[in-house]
Amino acid sequence: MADEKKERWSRRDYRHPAAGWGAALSVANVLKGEGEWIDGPRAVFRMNHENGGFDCPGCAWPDDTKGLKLDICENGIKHVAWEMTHRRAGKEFFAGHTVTELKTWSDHDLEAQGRLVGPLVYDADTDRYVPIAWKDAFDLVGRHLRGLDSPDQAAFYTSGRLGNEGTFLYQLMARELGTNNLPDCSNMCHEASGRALTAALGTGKGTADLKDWETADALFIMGVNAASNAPRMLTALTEARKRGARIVHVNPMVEAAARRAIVPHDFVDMALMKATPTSSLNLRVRPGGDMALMRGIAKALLERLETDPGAVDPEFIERYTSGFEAYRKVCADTPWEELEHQSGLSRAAILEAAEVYHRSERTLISWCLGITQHEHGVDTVREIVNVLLLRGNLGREGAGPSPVRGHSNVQGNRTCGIDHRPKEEFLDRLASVCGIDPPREHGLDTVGTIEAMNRDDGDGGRVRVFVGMGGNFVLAAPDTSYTAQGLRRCDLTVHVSTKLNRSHLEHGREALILPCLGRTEKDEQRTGLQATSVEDSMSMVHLSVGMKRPASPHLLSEPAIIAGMARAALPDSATPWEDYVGDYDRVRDTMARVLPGFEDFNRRVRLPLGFRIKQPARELVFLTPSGRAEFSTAALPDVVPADRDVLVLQTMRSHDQWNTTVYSDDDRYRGVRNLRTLVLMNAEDMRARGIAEGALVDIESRSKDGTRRRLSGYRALRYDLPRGSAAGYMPEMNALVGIADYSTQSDQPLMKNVLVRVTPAAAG
Ligand SMILES: Nc1nc2c(c(=O)[nH]1)N[C@H]1C(S)=C(S)[C@@H](COP(=O)(O)OP(=O)(O)OC[C@H]3O[C@@H](n4cnc5c(=O)[nH]c(N)nc54)[C@H](O)[C@@H]3O)O[C@H]1N2
Ligand SMILES: Nc1nc2c(c(=O)[nH]1)N[C@H]1C(S)=C(S)[C@@H](COP(=O)(O)OP(=O)(O)OC[C@H]3O[C@@H](n4cnc5c(=O)[nH]c(N)nc54)[C@H](O)[C@@H]3O)O[C@H]1N2
Ligand SMILES: [Mo]
Repeated sequence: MADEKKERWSRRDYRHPAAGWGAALSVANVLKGEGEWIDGPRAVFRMNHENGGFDCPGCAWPDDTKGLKLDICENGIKHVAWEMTHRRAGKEFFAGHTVTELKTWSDHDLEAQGRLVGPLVYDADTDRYVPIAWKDAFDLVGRHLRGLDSPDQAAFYTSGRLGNEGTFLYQLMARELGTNNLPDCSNMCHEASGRALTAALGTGKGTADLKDWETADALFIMGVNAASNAPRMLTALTEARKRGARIVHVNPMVEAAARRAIVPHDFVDMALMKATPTSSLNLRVRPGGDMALMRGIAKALLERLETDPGAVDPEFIERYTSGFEAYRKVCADTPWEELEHQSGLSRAAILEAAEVYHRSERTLISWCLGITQHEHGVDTVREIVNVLLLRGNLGREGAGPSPVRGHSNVQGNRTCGIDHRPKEEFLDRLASVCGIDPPREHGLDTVGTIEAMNRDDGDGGRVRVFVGMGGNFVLAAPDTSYTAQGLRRCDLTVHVSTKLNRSHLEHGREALILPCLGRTEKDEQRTGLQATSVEDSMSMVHLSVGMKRPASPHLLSEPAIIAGMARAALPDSATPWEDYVGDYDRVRDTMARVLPGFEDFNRRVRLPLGFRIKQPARELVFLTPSGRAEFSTAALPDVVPADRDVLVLQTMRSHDQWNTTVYSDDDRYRGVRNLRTLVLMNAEDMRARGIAEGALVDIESRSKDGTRRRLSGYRALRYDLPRGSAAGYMPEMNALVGIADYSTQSDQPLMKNVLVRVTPAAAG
């Protein structure tokens, strides 16, 4: 099933507003493609509803608090249609293809087989996945887990889709077994944000909610491609501009959300083709230059303080913060020339941003992966907080830090215990409420797990059993071939999934694929239809209820699969696994006793819009050692490669993909059709290397540990990017990210900071 591409690639500038009719058309095509003309639209009208309905699995943007508008987006619809497809990958399919053959298929073709319908086990004799009974599958997992020399030889990965109840049971199983090896997608996503916010504010999450987005009068949008990855932010941005707020986009690229948009549910604007500008200022920083920009803004304000006492908020600083004088000195000591060089922006541009900030009464700063997937991601987020603290933009309406989370429940996963570095208080409560003796040593994160899978037996600590609760580990993680090798060295790999993906093919000596219900599907248990809860980017927890008939009668819910594995691995467990699965209210009863902020969980989660987990920092309560918000004084890092031949490559998403799921090879807002093997470059950088538009190039990365990795067959395309930077797509480009290339501050892989050389393709 080779991927035959008859259509040629093409490239042209995108001149239309973001969202609008282009999005509407794209949705229609997706629904048609999945055979979802009838069910698709109906499902969409049940999504994100105030009462009932399921939570859109597309992203973690909160639902509209007014509950009046149908707040949906093109990419959310694509995501839902992807899950609801009528296609099935049944046992005939697996009987017809060896794993070796499937490995030659494209990722798109693997997922295009549709939903998995029953549990499968790898049969080495025939090199095929064959059906297995659920009980036998659980027994196999139990046998392997019980046979380990130490529970730390197992790792339990979570992709951020898992609902809160499943999350709680999953971490309970791991900790009852005796390990904190809970790597998750957050290790690649917002680990830096969590660590920085915890250190600065004592609360590891953003403090702003949707109301704040609706009342801010300046919004800084940093390192996010909102039109593609958080499209519902477009609503907030158009409304902000309509009420006169200023919007500053900070990004090496001018992304679609930084131009103009038509919000698809705004029927009048749609009909009149009336686009709203969504930017007041675009600052095209150099990759990793955000910290210098933030420090420049602070420096500008502090310089103004000499003549204008209103430049900062002295009362706020005095009452709530610690470390201001030291920070003031650091800013004074950092010369403007250095700030300009490191940010890639002129002093005038930095001053313009400072002016927007100065004039605003209520400022909100939002960011995503362009900030976090860097060496100094933690320092940059702390610098963002420094800037907010200067003018008291915290703990009041319209202000505060607001990281854009990724997966729809990635934030809930952390809240409910997926953390390889759990807090002592959490473990204490888990121990007393659940009657287990959880391990106290920190566990492995994503990078640590990959390294441990590749360790030799003699070294001890080799990970031999890998369980993936959703996700597509081999493609999502850095250093693809090394990660694949690690998975292949496992004694057992287990993937709980909805569709076939590459991680199933890079399997351990024994391997299971355990198919589960999706979020759109009815989850019937002993006591009837169940709902699971999720937490959005802004800490709102609400229920999600599936309403579609399951893709197959043989699917189990994620909580049921977890309980099945737990029972088999922990035969003497006193945990009431069956009761939990029979009625998710029972899980919530336990969670209410373990998790702060979840008191009276079962009642509050049934309120029309759910409930918001209290953010102490929002109430100006700082759970830091000083009891105050802490300014940080990190030295400005040098983000400019010494060698001019080296480009800083960022690996990002196209408009038409969801992480490792690629819907098509188009990237509408960037004007690309039918091409993913591309590298976007500045025209001058191309000229300097003798590379013509569309020419084939080789890309070679150099890792921190000196090893090199190479991709060939890519095409260079001219793009409006700062000199010295380049961009291409994840997950393909993870082949260039070395295992050693992670931040020492956050342990996050440096997916926006891959140092590469791009050369014309070697002849022949
Ligand atoms: N449709 C769709 N929605 C999604 C996803 C998806 O794949 N598809 N993924 C979800 C997930 S898990 C996540 S984490 C989020 C990801 O959402 P994004 O963070 O938007 O993801 P990326 O596509 O990696 O885009 C990174 C952005 O950061 C910019 N950038 C790169 N380097 C720098 C830098 O040094 N400084 C600044 N200021 N900007 C920089 C890039 O130009 C790009 O605009 O989206 C979530 N939502
Ligand atoms: N180079 C590079 N790499 C990156 C990034 C980057 O920017 N650059 N971004 C990183 C980020 S932010 C993230 S979050 C990770 C994403 O990493 P993952 O979360 O591991 O990857 P996904 O592509 O989201 O996972 C898709 C798979 O999830 C399964 N799935 C879908 N729905 C469900 C469900 O309801 N239940 C279960 N059990 N399974 C389901 C399907 O089988 C599907 O194949 O990738 C990271 N990797
Ligand atoms: Mo993410």
